[in-house]
Amino acid sequence: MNESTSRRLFEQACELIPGGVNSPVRACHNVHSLPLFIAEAHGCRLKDVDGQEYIDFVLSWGPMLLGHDHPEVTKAVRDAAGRGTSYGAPCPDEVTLAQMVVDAMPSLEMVRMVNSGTEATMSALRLARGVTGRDKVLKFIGCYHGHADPYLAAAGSGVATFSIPGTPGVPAAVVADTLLAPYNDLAAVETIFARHGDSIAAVIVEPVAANMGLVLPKAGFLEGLRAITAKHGALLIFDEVITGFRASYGGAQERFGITPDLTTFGKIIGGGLPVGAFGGKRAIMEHVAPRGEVYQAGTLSGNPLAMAAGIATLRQLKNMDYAALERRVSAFAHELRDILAAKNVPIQMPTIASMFCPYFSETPVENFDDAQKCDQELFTTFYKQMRAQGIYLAPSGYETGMVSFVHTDDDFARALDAARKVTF
Ligand code: KE4
Repeated sequence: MNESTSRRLFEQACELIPGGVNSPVRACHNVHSLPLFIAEAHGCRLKDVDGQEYIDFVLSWGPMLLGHDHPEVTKAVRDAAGRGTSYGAPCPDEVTLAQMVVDAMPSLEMVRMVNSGTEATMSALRLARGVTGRDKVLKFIGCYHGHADPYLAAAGSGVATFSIPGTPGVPAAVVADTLLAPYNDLAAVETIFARHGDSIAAVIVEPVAANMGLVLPKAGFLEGLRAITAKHGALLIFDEVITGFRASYGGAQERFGITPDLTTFGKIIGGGLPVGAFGGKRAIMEHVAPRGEVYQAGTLSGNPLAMAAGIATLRQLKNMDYAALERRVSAFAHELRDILAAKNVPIQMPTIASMFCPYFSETPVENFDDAQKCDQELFTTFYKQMRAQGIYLAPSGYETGMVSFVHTDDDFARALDAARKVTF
């Protein structure tokens, strides 16, 4: 693979941008590889600046469930751009997208648009603290909720990838109110609530943990969180930045039949443009300024281009057959697992909806401790040899594989053929 233009650009970028990237996990440190600079993307294909094509199983870390450059989305953005790019005033599409999100998500009566998943989770926590008058938040080790200070304790995704113990710049006083429990460990949650119950504003959870690889909730885990938080007057926040509109059109909350108090969104609802959102019941959301006292704001929140992209995306997704996609992804993931197992490497391959994750481990992964025990060297070998054959996987064992509605059986076959050729 010729990577010369990416290499030149990366050298330039490293002089101008910390680590040469605008988000750490893109640096491919964890897999000791050069980040590829992408020139364009269409369908499930990426083309890098050296003209090489890849089948994309990252999909911009989740947003591109319809694939890249979907004609309806691209047209909507082009048309919106011709009407101006930002008004700093309400526009009709903000109402349209808000209605679509509220209609899709069983727990929502109101929603506020922001510009990223981080803003969504940061704002949801402030709201929970404002509504309850409590300060503490319980999160799960290995879950990632963006880079707002309160969440940078034992976080997943890039924080785990770089094994950053905490993060310099986050005052101890801030994370002192962040309580930690292992994912899937209800007993630990019970113990924490027994001690801190009346000072916990919220529990925030990825209903499917996709930032320590892909860890599925054990039976009863989410139901238990719902019961414990209700019992103690804490709010349950579902961070659906990844699972929203991916686990099903109604997110994980519809799939698992759990009603959180607040939900955060990102990625898919912007169709690839910068959009995040947080929403919940009216009685909670009406505490948000200017209706209520909990302040939250954003110059570009509800941006007309981003709203147009989100509307066009959800309009397509609403009619898609999620169950059919899940069956295809499940078949692909299990065949990939069997191919790797035949090479006598320890392999687990959890999959749900349109996500899958190769863990090089003898035993299933149920929490971050398990994820950390996986063989990262085998993952790196797998990543490098798949990329050399035109298969673009997430460059970290703490991320998860994403499939779109436009991946074809031929794309799956090519990825499986590439896996057959990998040598460990
Ligand atoms: P953003 O601020 O990156 O839009 O969203 C933060 C966030 C919040 N909650 C969940 C469950 C998330 O997965 C994320 C962001 N996901 C990572 C990838 N796993 C973003 C990739 C990156 O950091 O570059």
